Amino acid sequence: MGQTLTEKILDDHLVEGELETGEEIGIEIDQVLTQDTTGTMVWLQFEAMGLDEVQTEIAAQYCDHQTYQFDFKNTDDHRFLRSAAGTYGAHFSRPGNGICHNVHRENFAAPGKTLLGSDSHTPTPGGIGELAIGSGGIDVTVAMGGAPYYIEMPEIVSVRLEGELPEWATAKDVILELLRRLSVKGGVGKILEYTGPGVESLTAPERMTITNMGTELGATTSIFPTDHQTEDYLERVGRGDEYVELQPDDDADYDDEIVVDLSDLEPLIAQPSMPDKVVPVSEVEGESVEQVIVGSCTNGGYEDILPVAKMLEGRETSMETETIVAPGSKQASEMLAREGWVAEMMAAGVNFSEATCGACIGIGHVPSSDSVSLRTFNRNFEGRSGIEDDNVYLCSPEVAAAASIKGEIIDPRNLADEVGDLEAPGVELPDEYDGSKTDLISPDEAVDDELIKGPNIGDVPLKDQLDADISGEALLKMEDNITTDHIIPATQDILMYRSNVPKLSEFTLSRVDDTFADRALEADGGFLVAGENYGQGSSREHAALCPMYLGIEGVLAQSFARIHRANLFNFGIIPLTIDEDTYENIDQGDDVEIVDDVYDAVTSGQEEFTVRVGDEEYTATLDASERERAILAAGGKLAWTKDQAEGGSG
Ligand code: MIC
Ligand code: SF4
Repeated sequence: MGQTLTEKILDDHLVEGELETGEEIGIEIDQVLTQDTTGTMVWLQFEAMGLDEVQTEIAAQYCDHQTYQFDFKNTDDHRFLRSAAGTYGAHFSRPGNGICHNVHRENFAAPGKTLLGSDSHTPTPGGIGELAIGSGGIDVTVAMGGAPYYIEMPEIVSVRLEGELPEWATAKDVILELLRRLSVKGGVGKILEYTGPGVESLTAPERMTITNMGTELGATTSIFPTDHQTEDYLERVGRGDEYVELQPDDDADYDDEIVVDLSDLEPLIAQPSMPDKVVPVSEVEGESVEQVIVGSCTNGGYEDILPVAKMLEGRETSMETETIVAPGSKQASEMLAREGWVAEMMAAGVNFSEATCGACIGIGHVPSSDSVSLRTFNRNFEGRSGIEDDNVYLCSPEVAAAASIKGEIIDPRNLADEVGDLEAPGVELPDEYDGSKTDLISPDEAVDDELIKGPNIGDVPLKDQLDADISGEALLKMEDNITTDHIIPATQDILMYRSNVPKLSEFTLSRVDDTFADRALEADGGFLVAGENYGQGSSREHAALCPMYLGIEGVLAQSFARIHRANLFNFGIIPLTIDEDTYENIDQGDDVEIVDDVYDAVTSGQEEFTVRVGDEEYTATLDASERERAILAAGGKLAWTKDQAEGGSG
């Protein structure tokens, strides 16, 4: 039987296990990336584990999420990160140089390599055949120290592309179509491998828009085969010699197949406040738009902004609509500036912004109350823009530019009919990606060789070994699809405490119940209860670390998102799966007790646990590998790794 492309790369990197769906495998990691809001913990944990040098081929520390320095806290973080990169041997990308995924794809991403990153959109370079996976920070720490990364072998699904995109339909519409069909949990436990004759027509940047947003499906990662488009892109970024041809075998066996005929696609839009609430743009036409933002790691490339510039050339943005363009990398800004496009956009009314995540996580450009903001981003979770009652729509740059001209949501095909001389801009790559590299400091050029910890840099909290008896109150009962933005919101006032866990913990689940942190501390233990897909969204391990700090010992949910589930193990919180009936029968405030000796049950491999809720008993399941059980029993990955190093059995 032939192999899929994913299997080929995994096989090449396999250090433990077999490529059987559901089996735990250990893979070697070639490259790691981290960013400022997850990176401080990565390095503090690196230090706490007693590691002294990066072991992967490439390690890159980006400063992209919180680059506006409101006070010393962010600057403390940035300086600490630069010092850690210098001390341990990572590349350092300075604040303002761009979003990690954009800068990584321009400089380091390569076909056939494995990449692990402490950011959920790490799969972006899957578009050029890199097997790239997002994880919690501590998994990156451990991989950077040279250890394998362990995951449960996902199902491999072929997404077969046929036909070619018609005018005005874009790569963004391909992934929005998949979200429409599969929902935000449709990719959990899966790797999406793109196949079929339609692949060839998509340029590498278009493929990377698709793989980037595969994260919103919950997929472990997404990957494209490599071909002349990949080679062409690598040549243009000046790394043509890194091209390798990677294709699945003709008789590769996939677990499932989804067919998308590109020629059937039309401009689509995700409505507030979930990326899978997708409809054709024409269905929501006429809605007035106060703000348009083009940018983010999904659509912030040179090739994404150029169409907007072309559509706006010689026109003016609507008086009612504020239009912001924030490129994904400084290189993209520099190139667009040299070619005159920045001036062209500014003349049309665009507010040109720094290359940063910024507005995507509620830092700057917060929409006004009760207004519509249309963005080319990948997520529109409630409140993420910085205000609670936001109405954020997600769409392609072309749809965003159309709204900016019209002042309301409009299918660009209809706008073209209305204005007469508007042509579909199509996709155009620059001859050469030739921005300056002054903001990327290689380990050889490092300016620091010891850690610099200002007052904003705290310690890494540790948890004791797992208890035998776990009981407490069901402190909060939540619904399906709770995001990590609900658990630990981003936004500027909160994000600056990512290196200060006691302070950050005060905001835990505040978006669901603003008394939660106080109640949890007072209760000194207890459970969270949730529906399906608990913890979807970001990789932020703070969403497990802060509940751990507040004393939460278990989460009872109908299902978990992949990265968050791993983070719960990594911070010693037991994730138990319950069925719908059990979920219905637990009320917030109920007394919950795990009847089994939890430590013994976890370490002996027991799968079914008895959970007593008031007078009733229910069954909950722990579906975990031996390694995950050992990590949980030790009180989390830091304690477990230290035990291992000291020769303990864990
Ligand atoms: C996000 O898009 O939610 C983030 C902010 O990039 C996160 C990382 C973080 O919380 O720092 C992610 O996607 O992992
Ligand atoms: Fe940054 Fe937004 Fe991309 Fe996350 S999704 S990496 S916040 S641009």
